[in-house]
Amino acid sequence: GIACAALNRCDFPQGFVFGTASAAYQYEGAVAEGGRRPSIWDTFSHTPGKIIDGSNGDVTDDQYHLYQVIKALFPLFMHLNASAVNPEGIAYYNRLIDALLKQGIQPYVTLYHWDLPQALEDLGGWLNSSTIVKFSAYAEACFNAFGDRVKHWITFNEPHNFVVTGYDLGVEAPGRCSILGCLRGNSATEPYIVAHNVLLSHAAAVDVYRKKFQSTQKGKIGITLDAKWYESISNSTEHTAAAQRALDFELGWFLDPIMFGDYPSVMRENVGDRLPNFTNEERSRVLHSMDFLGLNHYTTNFALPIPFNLSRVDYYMDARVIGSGKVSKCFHCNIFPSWFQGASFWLYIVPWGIRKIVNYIKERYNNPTIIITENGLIFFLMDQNNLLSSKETLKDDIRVNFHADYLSNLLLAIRDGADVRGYFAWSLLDNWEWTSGFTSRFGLYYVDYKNELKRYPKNSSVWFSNFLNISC
Ligand code: PNW
Repeated sequence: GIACAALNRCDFPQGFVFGTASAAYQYEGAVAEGGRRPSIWDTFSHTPGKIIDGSNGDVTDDQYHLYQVIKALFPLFMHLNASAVNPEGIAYYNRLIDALLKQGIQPYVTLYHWDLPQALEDLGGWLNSSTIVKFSAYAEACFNAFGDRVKHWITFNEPHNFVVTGYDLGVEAPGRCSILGCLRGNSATEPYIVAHNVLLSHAAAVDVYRKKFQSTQKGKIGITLDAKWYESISNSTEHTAAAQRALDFELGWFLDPIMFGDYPSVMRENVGDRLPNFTNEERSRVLHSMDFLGLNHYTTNFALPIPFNLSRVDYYMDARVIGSGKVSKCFHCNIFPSWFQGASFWLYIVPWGIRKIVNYIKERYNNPTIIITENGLIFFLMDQNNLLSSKETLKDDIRVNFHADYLSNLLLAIRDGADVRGYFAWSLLDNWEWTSGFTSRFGLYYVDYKNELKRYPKNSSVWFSNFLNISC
């Protein structure tokens, strides 16, 4: 193994990029400034009952105004080479990009991190195939405005995540369907239609970039997919097939069309004629539409097969498997000691899972270039009125160990032969964590929401800074 204590950037291949990740709606605030108009997350977060603490992203970190603070406050920034942002508003992003470049930090820009304009949602949003040309026009505007300085583009953040939570479980924007049923929406069809339109939008943007910009701007373009590692609960055929189905329905749903030209065969079998088909033209546009894969990886689940149940037709019934960090009957506990759970119900700390998912991608998809675009941890939920926990949260040694352990396993995957080029921690600052509001603080820096949004370094920022601040 690799001794974590000794681990630093010099252990990684030359040119390996370290950064932190962020997202517009979670950071920017300035809800009614700079010509900003509502997105589906403004609508959703202002709907009573949707967000745990009743908060919204109207102000959050006010990064729209405070982006300059990075220069003054953050020693960590001096040692990073990259930061993932999500553009909205040419002038603001010009200021931000220029401020980053001045610090020697390359921006890796995500075009869509879940905040579809509400005006497009009103026309059907991702369910409407006319959104495809609108997305590629938006992408083209971004390439035009920023492509002279931005050399890494990511079309979408985590389509699997926003499709399932938005159109099947209904717990995130635009909140269609719910596990109890669908007042509006259709869990049997909409997730697949949306995913299809998202893939075509991604491919259209890549096509524009390659045809009009890439030869002059000389950047790269990819997509970020979220993927857990799914561990089989035994080596029976039934259980290993369930783990494979979980990977196919989560990662393969998007990566198979890009790498092989169609959805995984198990999706074709289980979803049947509810799964859209690619025309030949669409297929050839989607095929190989990425220069690199962004991978958001946080956790590992056991794959628990579920019996086919006709009472609800949806993504999970089609997949016939659900992920869980717990397994009621442990089949091989000698191999799998108990997993520590972060404060999110979904986040179990399983550092070896990143090595497995990266090697799985290497094997199945012919070793694509991978950048870990998000990885991070929360380990307790913050009560906004509890001042003691505000101070405790600065001592985040659990987060330090998390990143060090995941990085050492990522390094093992690189030594196994995987082509991994970068690692971005989620996230630089505490920020507005979607339905968890301000109760979940993923930042390497603490934000005091009660006192002028002041930022304070947590131990993890000091650790990351030391990890990076060494010449090789
Ligand atoms: C990501 N999972 O979502 C998002 O891209 C970020 O915007 C978000 O703040 C961050 O992770 C922390 O939650 C995920 O179940 C949500 O494995 C869930 C999972 C992964 C990513």
